[in-house]
Amino acid sequence: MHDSPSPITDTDTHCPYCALQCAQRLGGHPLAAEPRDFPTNRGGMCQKGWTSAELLRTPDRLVEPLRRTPRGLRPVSWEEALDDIADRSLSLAEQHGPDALAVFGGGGLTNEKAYQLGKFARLALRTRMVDYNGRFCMSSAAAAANRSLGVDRGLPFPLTDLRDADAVLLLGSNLADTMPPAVQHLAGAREQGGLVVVDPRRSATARLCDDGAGTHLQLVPGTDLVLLLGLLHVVLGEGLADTAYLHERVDGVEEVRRSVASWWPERVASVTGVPEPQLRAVARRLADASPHRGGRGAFVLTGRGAEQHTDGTATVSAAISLALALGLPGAERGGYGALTGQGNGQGGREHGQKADQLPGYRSIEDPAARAHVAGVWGVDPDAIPRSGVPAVELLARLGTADGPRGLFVHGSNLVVSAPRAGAVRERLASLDLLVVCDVVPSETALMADYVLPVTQWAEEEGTMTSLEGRVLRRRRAVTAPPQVRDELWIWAELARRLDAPGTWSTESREVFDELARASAGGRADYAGITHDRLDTGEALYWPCPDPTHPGTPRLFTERFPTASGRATMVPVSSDGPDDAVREDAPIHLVTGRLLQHYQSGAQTRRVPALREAAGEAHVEMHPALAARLGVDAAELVRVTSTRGSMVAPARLTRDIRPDTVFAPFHFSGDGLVNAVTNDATDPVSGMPEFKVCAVTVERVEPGAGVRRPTDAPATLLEVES
Ligand SMILES: Nc1nc2c(c(=O)[nH]1)N[C@H]1C(S)=C(S)[C@@H](COP(=O)(O)OP(=O)(O)OC[C@H]3O[C@@H](n4cnc5c(=O)[nH]c(N)nc54)[C@H](O)[C@@H]3O)O[C@H]1N2
Ligand SMILES: Nc1nc2c(c(=O)[nH]1)N[C@H]1C(S)=C(S)[C@@H](COP(=O)(O)OP(=O)(O)OC[C@H]3O[C@@H](n4cnc5c(=O)[nH]c(N)nc54)[C@H](O)[C@@H]3O)O[C@H]1N2
Ligand code: SF4
Ligand SMILES: [Mo]
Repeated sequence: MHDSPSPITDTDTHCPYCALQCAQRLGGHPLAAEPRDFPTNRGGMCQKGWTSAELLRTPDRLVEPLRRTPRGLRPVSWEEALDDIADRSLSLAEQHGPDALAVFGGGGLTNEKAYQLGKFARLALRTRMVDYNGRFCMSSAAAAANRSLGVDRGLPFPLTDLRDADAVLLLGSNLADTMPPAVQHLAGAREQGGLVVVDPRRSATARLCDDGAGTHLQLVPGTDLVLLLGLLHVVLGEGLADTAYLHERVDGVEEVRRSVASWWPERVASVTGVPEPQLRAVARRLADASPHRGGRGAFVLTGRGAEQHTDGTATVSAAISLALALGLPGAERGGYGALTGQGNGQGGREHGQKADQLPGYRSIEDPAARAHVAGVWGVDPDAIPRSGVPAVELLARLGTADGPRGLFVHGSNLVVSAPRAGAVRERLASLDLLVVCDVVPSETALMADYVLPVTQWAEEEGTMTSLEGRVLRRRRAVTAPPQVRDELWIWAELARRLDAPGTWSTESREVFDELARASAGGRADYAGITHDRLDTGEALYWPCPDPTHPGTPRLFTERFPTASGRATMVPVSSDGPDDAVREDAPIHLVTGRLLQHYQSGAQTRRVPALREAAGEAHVEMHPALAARLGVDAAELVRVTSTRGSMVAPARLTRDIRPDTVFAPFHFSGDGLVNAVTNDATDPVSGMPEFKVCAVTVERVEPGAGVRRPTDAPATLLEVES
């Protein structure tokens, strides 16, 4: 137990969790969070934001470094921990080469930390083996946007642009639960009856379509791509496209026209379950809302429901093609956007913790990019390793004959959140050295050889880049417990011990200035941004190439940032899910989120109000399916795939398709749904297929010796006893 934090003074900052980055003020006794007005949240916060100050009072907060001993994890001094970690790292690299060390980062880290982590991997560990949890999150949307639009900024327009649009197509996003304050920006479309939600569940977001506010397309899981090919078929076939825009600004139109020719609506209906008249009506509504037909604007937005598939990049490519066909990207009111998820999911994918990337969204294989960044780092370009492998492959290689033998984890709770979690746990257990930096003893931290306690959100200075590509200040409101350290300090200390070249500032402001220089001229250009500018003015949208530049709220108004200045429609086709339903596994399992919990639950399962509201895993199923399986409400069911199984109580609801069950991924123990999910990945992006796999579901006989899933967070006591 550590002392309750005392606030330095009332502090304006942003929420610790998702990419909406609601503005909040921290203050009072006991310290509490209040919403502030900001365009994205306009004075709103969700329950997680309201209760966020509880994170600072978590009883099992990590407050000193821990080392694994035969009796479990035991306190150790920083000096001893860092010396031993450095020694063991050097000897692993000596024995097996530098790629014997690997790094796994997170999209919750500040820009400064994401940048420094990429640099630490390349210059201090000298490894190619670095990737991060954004691979699980934004990689398909990023890959598709880069190849079609020339840049990946999740929303290339302010979120408030949605407000007056006549139509918004939401594919696989449940933002009413995942970003509740954002719902207000859908008001215009709902007034016009123009909200279209695509989800196999009648989610909280799908219910926003009730009473004439819009249309819910309750498709078969994993068929978004076919649905989009069908919408494109109708738009191009019925003459609803913006032909002038396509002529002036887009390549690849004829290839896509040919590729969708065979996706006539009846065929689409047979695959997706979305009736032909509904498909045509949605295509027409989107077209009528588009500026070229006199509408007040239309947006096509994707969430993880459409993206976390082995065809996720193809699906987003089709969504972008639909938006392009309607003349939306760069239009005054309209566009395509991906709803970025993690607090710094956007900035976290720009500054070099991705296997193939250098700061400023530069490619690590591009000689000019290597030369530029090497110049900023003060090293020879040859000192920068080449690109590594994406997250799922990285995890699969851990501890194998020529895979990494040491892993540093910064900001991810892999054993809960990675697909096929049973195999991930085995890989982590086979390592020679596992170092986990965290604020709490997460399930992953409990497996580590060293657990290093780091500062969290309200204890640190830095910047976050929101889902709009807007750079925001995170500010220190309280001092951390005395033995807790900022990761910038940890990397500086290890870099010195590892004899790394370059400078290793521990001041967030200075690291930001270096990041800004490293990003200069890159796709995500922060060169004109400083902490001071953010402190005195408005949060700035990138690109912002010089100190007098006002930032760029809207991209693509004149041209696309491609060599030709034009966008490209990429033809794509559908193979369906990797692990598709079949006779011996006839039910689709889909996964996702609950309002009250964040990600692996490492943080929110420790907040009493959130635990009370949603304390354990459950399996959503239709009463018709439950009746077929002989399952009553609240009875335990086992969900099994070829990879593993989970057990949780059934929750009966008519809001889900009868051929599908849903489970949240926030829980561990028997309720760990990632024991069941598939680690097959998208060939372009490396995104795993979290959203759909084939399962059997059975009732667990009472007294079968199954441990009822508990809400209790993993504690240190568990390992020590
Ligand atoms: N409460 C809460 N909010 C969060 C987070 C959190 O953990 N909890 N995490 C943040 C992060 S990192 C992210 S990435 C975002 C994610 O935000 P969302 O993408 O909104 O969240 P999910 O619940 O993962 O998925 C959305 C929906 O996809 C549906 N779905 C499942 N399979 C399919 C399919 O095949 N097709 C379609 N069209 N839909 C499908 C699910 O039923 C679900 O309702 O949320 C952010 N905000
Ligand atoms: N089945 C299924 N699985 C999924 C998904 C799904 O939809 N379905 N979604 C995927 C997606 S989109 C995502 S983003 C991932 C997220 O899953 P994870 O990568 O596991 O993300 P978090 O649970 O947020 O883990 C962050 C960890 O970092 C700690 N932390 C917080 N701040 C800091 C910091 O500043 N430094 C350090 N070192 N640690 C910090 C937290 O305490 C926590 O333990 O899950 C993926 N897994
Ligand atoms: S919507 Fe996201 S940023 Fe806003 S309060 Fe909730 S978790 Fe925090
Ligand atoms: Mo995410």
